[in-house]
Amino acid sequence: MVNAQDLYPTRIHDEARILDRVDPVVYSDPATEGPLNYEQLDSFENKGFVHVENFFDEDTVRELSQALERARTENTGSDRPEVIQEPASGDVRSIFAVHQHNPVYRELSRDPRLLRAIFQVLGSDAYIHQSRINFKPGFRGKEFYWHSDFETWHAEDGMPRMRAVSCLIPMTPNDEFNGALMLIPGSHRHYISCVGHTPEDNYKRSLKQQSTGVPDDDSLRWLVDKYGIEAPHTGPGSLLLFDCNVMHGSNSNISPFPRSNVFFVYNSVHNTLQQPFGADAPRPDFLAERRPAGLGADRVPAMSKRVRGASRARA
Ligand code: 6CS
Ligand code: FE
Repeated sequence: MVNAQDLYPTRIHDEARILDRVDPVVYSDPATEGPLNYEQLDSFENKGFVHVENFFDEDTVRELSQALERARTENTGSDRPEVIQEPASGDVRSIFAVHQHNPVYRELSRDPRLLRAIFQVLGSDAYIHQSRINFKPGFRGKEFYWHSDFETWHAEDGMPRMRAVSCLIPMTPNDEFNGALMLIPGSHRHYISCVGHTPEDNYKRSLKQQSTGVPDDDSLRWLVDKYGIEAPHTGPGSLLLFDCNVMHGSNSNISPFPRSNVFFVYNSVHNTLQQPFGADAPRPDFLAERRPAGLGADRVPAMSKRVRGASRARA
């Protein structure tokens, strides 16, 4: 299969380039009923992310916390390809494809209110491109250097357009001490075309420490000078949705407190994977779904007329 035109070339040229985003950010009509109100959709459109407090109830939070600890202990020392160890300590750094192998996370990934929020952003039915738990354990949890997820998913998985959203569900507090996610608000409107070529089986190293497909210093400095950095403090019960192309990263965790988050990446059914745009071979299925089936996000009943959160001003 020959790829469609590559609107976002990367890892091809020998100098970095800053390209404009061609794709929309919020695909549905802002008046579309759902858990996200105008202010929250505006935040996503303009910053590339939105932090929603108190999205999940206490019973759900308790169940997720128990599932997290079981997942960590059951996978410590595992040699399953989905389990990534921390480079120095051997602690569990990430577990991928949790929506496929863990019933608690499978059910969570299909939560109707969550799917309705995903529909408000993507404007279509969606499927899970990737899921993972990032544990970022205390004392020795290493950083995730600055990157655009889309740059990797475009180059190594063949994701053609920017029509995917990451849903971060915090399992522990995320704050200035334990490596909270840092995002550059507005960076999703620019695409950093990175230098370098994708090594064979790059994921075997990049999931521990990414070095290919990360922005050069000048491009990163340009983004930060223009937009600054935000690190939303969050915690269990909340939700952070961020655009596939927003520049983000997180520092190492030398505090005693783990910073553990579950991520579901929802891709529009109109944006299914093609051949990699910047690598010789596609990555394994546990990193990138190549047999997508829509979750019915476009058929979840609209929310009641009761507005959640801030009122729907400017009707
Ligand atoms: O390569 C990937 O797909 C993963 N890497 C990072 C640093 N974030 C997105 C995703 O989990
Ligand atoms: Fe990422």
